[in-house]
Amino acid sequence: MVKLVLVLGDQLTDSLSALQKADKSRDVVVMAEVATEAEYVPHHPKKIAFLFTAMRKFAAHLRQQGWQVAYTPLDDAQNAGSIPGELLRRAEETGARVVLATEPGEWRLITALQEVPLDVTLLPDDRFLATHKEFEDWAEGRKALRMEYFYRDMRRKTGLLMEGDQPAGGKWNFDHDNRKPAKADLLRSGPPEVQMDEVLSEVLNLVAARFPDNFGTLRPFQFQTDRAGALRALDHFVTHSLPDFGTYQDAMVEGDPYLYHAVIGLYLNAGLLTPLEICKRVERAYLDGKAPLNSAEGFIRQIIGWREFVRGVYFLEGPDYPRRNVLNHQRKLPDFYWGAKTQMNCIAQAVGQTRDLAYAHHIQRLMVTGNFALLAGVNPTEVHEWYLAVYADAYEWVEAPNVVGMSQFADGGIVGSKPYVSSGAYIDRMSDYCKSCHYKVKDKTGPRACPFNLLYWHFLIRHRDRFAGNPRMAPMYRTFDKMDESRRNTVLAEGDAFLDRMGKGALV
Ligand code: FAD
Ligand code: DLZ
Ligand code: SF4
Repeated sequence: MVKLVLVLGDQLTDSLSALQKADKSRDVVVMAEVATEAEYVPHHPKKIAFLFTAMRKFAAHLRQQGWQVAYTPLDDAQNAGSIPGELLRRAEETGARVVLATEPGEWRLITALQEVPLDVTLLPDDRFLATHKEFEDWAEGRKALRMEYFYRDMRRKTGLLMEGDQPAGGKWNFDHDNRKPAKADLLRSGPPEVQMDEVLSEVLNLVAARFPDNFGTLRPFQFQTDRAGALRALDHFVTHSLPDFGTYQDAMVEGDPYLYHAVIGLYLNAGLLTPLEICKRVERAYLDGKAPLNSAEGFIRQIIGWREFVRGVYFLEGPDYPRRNVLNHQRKLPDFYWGAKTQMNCIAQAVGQTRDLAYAHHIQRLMVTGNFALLAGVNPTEVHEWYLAVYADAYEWVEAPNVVGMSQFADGGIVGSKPYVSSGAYIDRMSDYCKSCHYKVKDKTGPRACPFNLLYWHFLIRHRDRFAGNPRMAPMYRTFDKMDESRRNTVLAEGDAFLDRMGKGALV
């Protein structure tokens, strides 16, 4: 009896469990561009264009491999508008009653598939290194979940950068060497060029017509859209940027959005690359003497450590995780996250780049846009929905723990042991943004005081009860308490006034 084999937009991998369990000579692969997926948040047009083009090319690739693929483009008159709807339509067409699917990366879609009135089997997504059970067993009985310990287990499990049972270089983590600011340099390579082709061009026209009002610039389009292109991007990164990745991974430079970052998260999350092949390629560069250990280790940690860890947290914590708000932050996300003018140069740079490229690197996401939202007390659900919409690599399983957990501390400390907050001094140290800013990063109070300086204290004092007892935060409270009283009052009053102006939509 024929079965349907569901392949979602972020499941574009030959070794996908649903494909492995199916019979090429009998079963029908179902792929669909649908309104529900394209509209659950207002995705960046580049994200939609990347995914639809990659889906169309993967469908063509599957057909070449001998699969029968029922593919529904967004503008197909028969399009049922949702994944369950498309499954039911294809079931009627083919007479199939059984669906093989690889577990989606989002609770919303898992529930929707479980409710489809067909016999749906959800198979584990074995493109990840750790199964749900392995993560649950690891988490069981621990007082706190810390990525560093989980990461060591993943190193042991994969054998990556291991010398026997010891870590290469005698240490698990070389982050100590990795906190350097960078200077502008016109010779930095960035990702490789993209070839325009008929499929991409057709999808760009479709996206321009269907999503004209979504935040984000569609053209020029700069992402690869198939596995060959993703492999080229990986190779390009390893050759040109990996050697300096570690040293400069926290740096920010105006006009240089990529620095030494890989820009492969979107390919990896869509399934065009797999985590182990990426890490093996990076390990090989280290073993061949083409990349230093601090870079190779730092990079591999992001993938087998952070990426696997946040996925574990998302599935361990359950469907309510993205809506948590332990700090009870209720402020509306300011319009300058959607491109309205702001005088804060760091925000203008990070948001402008996000609008143009659907990309910002980790420290821009964490210490500029994330830091500001947390300091200002923005509702974390709004922050979550913004991040899920604007980045080409954003899917809830990876985005929510990074945003709700790591960046907004809205999960109460599951992902991070303390909130990632900083005053303007951190941004000044790691970037050149402050040089051309309207505000003065050295000013702690007064009309030009950097808003990060004002809000830093404002945040700490608002949440004194929760954080003053945290040994890593107690020194900050001692510093505040040592200021003279009138200065303390001025800082807090100016913070209030800033938030008030921002809330009224004034230019800040
Ligand atoms: P590089 O800096 O070159 O890193 C290499 C790879 O490591 C990335 O491609 C990614 O696969 C992995 N990685 C690095 N850090 C993380 C992390 N914290 N969690 C998971 N994987 C990681 N990553 C996403 O894939 N999707 C998201 O929606 C996402 N949202 C984020 C939101 C916030 C607030 C923060 C602080 C981080 C977020 N990240 C997210 C993690 C990280 O910022 C991106 O993976 C990275 O910027 C992607 O760019 P790159 O490929 O150039 O990465
Ligand atoms: C993100 C996305 C978008 C924009 N569109 C589609 C789509 O039309 N069809 C599809 O199968 N998948 C799409 N996706 C990816 C899904 O939203 C993703 O599979 C879930 O969020 C689970 O990670
Ligand atoms: Fe950002 Fe403050 Fe620096 Fe301006 S001065 S760029 S607001 S950190």
